[in-house]
Amino acid sequence: MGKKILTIQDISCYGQCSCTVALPILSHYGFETAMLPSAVLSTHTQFKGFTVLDLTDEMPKIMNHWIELGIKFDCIYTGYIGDMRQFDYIIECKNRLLNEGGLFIVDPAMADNGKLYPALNQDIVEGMKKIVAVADYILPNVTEACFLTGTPYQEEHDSKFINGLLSDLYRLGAKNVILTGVYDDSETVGAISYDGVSRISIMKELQEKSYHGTGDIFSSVIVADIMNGKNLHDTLDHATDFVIDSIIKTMPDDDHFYGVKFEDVLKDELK
Ligand code: PXL
Repeated sequence: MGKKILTIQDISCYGQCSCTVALPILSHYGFETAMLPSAVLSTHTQFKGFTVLDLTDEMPKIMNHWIELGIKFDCIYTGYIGDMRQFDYIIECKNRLLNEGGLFIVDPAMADNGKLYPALNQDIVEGMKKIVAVADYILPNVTEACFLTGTPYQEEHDSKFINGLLSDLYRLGAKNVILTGVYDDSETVGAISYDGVSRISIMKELQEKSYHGTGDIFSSVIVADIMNGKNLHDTLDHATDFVIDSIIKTMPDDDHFYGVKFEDVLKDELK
């Protein structure tokens, strides 16, 4: 039977991130999708003047209706969360809406380049720690890993820094850590997984430009591949290539600054 994935994150109406990338990517790889939106924004928060409608009060109503209907999911995948009160609802969703043996996957999408996203504060970091503690997989970038573990951010990703982050993240409680946006040297970037015993590292050629929303794309591909039973090495390899290919498709178009053309990569995968 087909698997169902619920994603809990915002709807940024324009800008190619969160639900507008997660849903099409998950559908492409064969999953039935559902969403529990945490907020509706006019654009993601990297645009000036974005509007926000918080949906915290709607979340328990939606969840309770699903409980009444007996709806369950094979995976719950969380992303950007704009309000502290939502973390307890998310844990309730995990406890009540996830099938036996289902996976709870947390992308603590809250920061990049050493800084929290504009609309967020330390309360969100504390809330993220609560859901990270009960996750099967967490998918932080290096900045998010620093916020979660209380490690000072550094641009230089030497092995002591990265190994320290991996062990400290693992100690927060998740069964598997996938750390993204790790720079091996000035020419390679990639992801490293750690399950408390072994590490898998996938490094690829660094591209000249970086774009918003690539973390959401990476996480969506990871969720799809894990749920499709792909092994972790091949999953990391595929998700890393997918993001790089999306960047390569976008770079020639100078007007496309706000996200990446992941649709072109999906189209290529159908050939
Ligand atoms: O891509 C992460 C993300 C998701 N949702 C919103 C954001 C961001 C990053 O800035 O602003 C609303």
